[in-house]
Amino acid sequence: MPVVDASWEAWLSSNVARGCSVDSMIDAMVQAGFATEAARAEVRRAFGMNPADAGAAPAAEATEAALVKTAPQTYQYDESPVARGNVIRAHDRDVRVLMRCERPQVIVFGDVLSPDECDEMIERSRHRLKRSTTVNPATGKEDVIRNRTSEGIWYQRGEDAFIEKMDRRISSLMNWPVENGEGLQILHYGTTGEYRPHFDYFPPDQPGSAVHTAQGGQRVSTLVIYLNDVPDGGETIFPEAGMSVAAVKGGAVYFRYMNGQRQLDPLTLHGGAPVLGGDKWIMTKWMRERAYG
Ligand code: PD2
Ligand code: ZN
Repeated sequence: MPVVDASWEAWLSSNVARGCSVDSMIDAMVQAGFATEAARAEVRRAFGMNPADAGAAPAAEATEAALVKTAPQTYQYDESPVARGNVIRAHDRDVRVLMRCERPQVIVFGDVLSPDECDEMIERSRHRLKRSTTVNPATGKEDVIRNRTSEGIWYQRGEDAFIEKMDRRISSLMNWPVENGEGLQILHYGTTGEYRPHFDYFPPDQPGSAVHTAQGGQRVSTLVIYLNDVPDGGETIFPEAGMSVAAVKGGAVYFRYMNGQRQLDPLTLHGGAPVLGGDKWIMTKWMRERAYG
């Protein structure tokens, strides 16, 4: 769990001075990994209130997004497990590195899958799609909700020889054990389909998260592979980092949000921008702390 060091002290006083609300600051600290009670006490102290009192909060002025933007210096960026170099040998294939970002840790790859492999993944998935769900943070159950307009299917890890080859290549590229991976998910978005900004990790303060972390622990990193060229829109966006990645067939975006100290990086807030022309197919791998499934 993070501690209130000099950078957090600066963050607390600058957000008090900017007129932020108590609740939005507590939320931002909890999202950065503080326990709710500890965050509440620190924020109340910063406002000159008795940390133990449950008094009324000053009015909300700033959004949570604005707060999170100023908080990430407390996440310690340790070394990514992904190999160095401009070309990475991933099990059976050479994968090109197109871009690396250190804060947040994002890597864009080219040619993770061949065009034929992309087509095969789409064809075997096309007839098995179901409307996608999102984890309800309160209950941990999967709900169909409006911020995710796509359809998808899951493949069991190593389900057949083709899927096993994909699992092994991806695990080698992410340099994380194949056993720690969730099964591959295929998603299809039609025109206007989108996935609004979210975190792929399970927020530790939300009661529904425990259901998902009971097996395998927290998610640590994601690889989103694009299975087709999207003619217009459909980028993967990182609004806190001001970055977007275009959907190019066979390419992929990797991002890592849990470090060796088990901190979670709020800069990895990300989404799938609305598809403005054509459709969009992706394949996603989420890696866990420990063996999964
Ligand atoms: O479709 C995407 O680009 C996208 C963006 C963010 C997918 C996901 N997240 C996801 O499946 O978690
Ligand atoms: Zn996501």
